[in-house]
Amino acid sequence: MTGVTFLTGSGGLPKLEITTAWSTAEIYLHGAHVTYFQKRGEPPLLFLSDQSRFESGVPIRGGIPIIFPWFGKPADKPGQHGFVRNRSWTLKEIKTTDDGIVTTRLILPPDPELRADDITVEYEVAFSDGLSAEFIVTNKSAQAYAFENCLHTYFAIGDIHSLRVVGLQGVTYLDALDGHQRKTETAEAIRFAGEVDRAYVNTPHRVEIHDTARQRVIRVEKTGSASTVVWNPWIAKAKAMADFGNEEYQRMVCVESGNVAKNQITLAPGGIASLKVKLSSEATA
Ligand code: TA6
Repeated sequence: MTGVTFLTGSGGLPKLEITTAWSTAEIYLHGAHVTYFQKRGEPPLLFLSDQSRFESGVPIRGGIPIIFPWFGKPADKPGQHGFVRNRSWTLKEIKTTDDGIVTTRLILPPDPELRADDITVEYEVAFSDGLSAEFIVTNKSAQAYAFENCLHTYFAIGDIHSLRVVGLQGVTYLDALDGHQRKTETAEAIRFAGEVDRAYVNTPHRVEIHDTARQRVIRVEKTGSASTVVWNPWIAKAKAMADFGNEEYQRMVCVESGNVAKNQITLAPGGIASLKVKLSSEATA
């Protein structure tokens, strides 16, 4: 049965439960946060921490956090990764196409941090046998507007020790674990034996997550994004995060698509910036 149900989710926060012929999903109005997506016959695609908090003003740990209008924690900004993931969004539209794809469209209410409604923000997510998310910023003001954006996706995987992320060989990255030094990715496949926190820049490339333990390949395709961030907190940082289980680093990886650091966007008056990510998966067995 295809459709959308309105429910009270964790922490009493409102959420939508989406069912299609191929999949089930959930999206919270808090942060317009997709927290769950599962294609029939496969394990869930997205990781959600068992320790996540579900409170206004606090980000949900996992799923697809929307990072805007800044990434990381610039000295002149309050807090990490912007503020829209902590805001309550408004559901504007639900559409179901003739072939059963369900699309939800949410908008961020006018926010004083965004010059009231000079800068408008919309988020459209289409659910089918995969998930397509589009984050749209419109500059209705007479001044240029500079920002960073990122769909900070947490993927559910079987075992980080055998995981490979493929598609970034030869790409320049900023290593957050080494003073954001510029380096070049030499590996055909990124593997994990410790914390990894890298912002790959000037890369429109598609990335594949090869999850050997679950015999699955996850594909991350994107448009309107010049940066890909790869992160796994590993042991020490996992322990340091109160909203993340000590062992959970072993079954998640973040492959994030956006425009960060030198790839930040300056939107001219009247300009529209679309960041689009398409997630799909298939069994390899
Ligand atoms: O995307 C990688 C990163 O910037 C890491 O440095 C780590 O801080 C992660 O984001 C999570 O940030 P958060 O504010 O959600 O705890």
